[in-house]
Amino acid sequence: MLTRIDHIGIACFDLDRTVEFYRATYGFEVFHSEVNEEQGVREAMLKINETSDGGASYLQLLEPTREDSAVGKWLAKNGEGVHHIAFGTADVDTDAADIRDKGVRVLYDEPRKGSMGSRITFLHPKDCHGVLTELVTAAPSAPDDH
Ligand code: V0V
Ligand code: CO
Repeated sequence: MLTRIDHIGIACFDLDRTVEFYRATYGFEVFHSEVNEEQGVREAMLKINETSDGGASYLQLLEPTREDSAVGKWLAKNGEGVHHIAFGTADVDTDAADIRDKGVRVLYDEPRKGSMGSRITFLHPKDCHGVLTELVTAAPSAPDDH
């Protein structure tokens, strides 16, 4: 079951300058940043709010690490802006399988590595009224996090 907005992915040309805009304008700070080579992105997660299921909602700022990546191609065509939305679920495998059964193209056979140790997959934007849609299961928190 999809229970929350996990994040909104925003493509940008210059991650550091975009992070500074969100900090100076709204006061949002970087909660986490990493490079995901498989996805071809350098990213910063800005936590917006905690949620009732123990997860959180973020903005995910994305700078491509190579031109032929998904974000690099999208930026070249569209310029900066909202690239995808991501719904949070406790069980991305089951939700992806259920959605695939409804005839929506799920891009990966198995969820792949996402931000902060999460497991992610994507739904094709052409099957989702033009919105690239991601499904995310957050990494289980370490026992001493509670
Ligand atoms: C492409 N299209 C989009 C789109 N990207 N429409 C809406 N939103 C987007 N973000 C449209 C594009 O305008 C074309 O429409 C059509 O889809 C085919 O696009 P293309 O430019 O030819 O590109 P493709 O087909 O090579 O790749 C598109 C897909 C690709 C969606 C398959 O971007 C992909 O695999 N995305 C999933 C991975 C990803 O986005 N990773 C970056 C975020 P017309 O012109 O034919 O009408 S990584 C992330 O979020 C992480 C790590 C995380 O959350 O933890
Ligand atoms: Co994402």
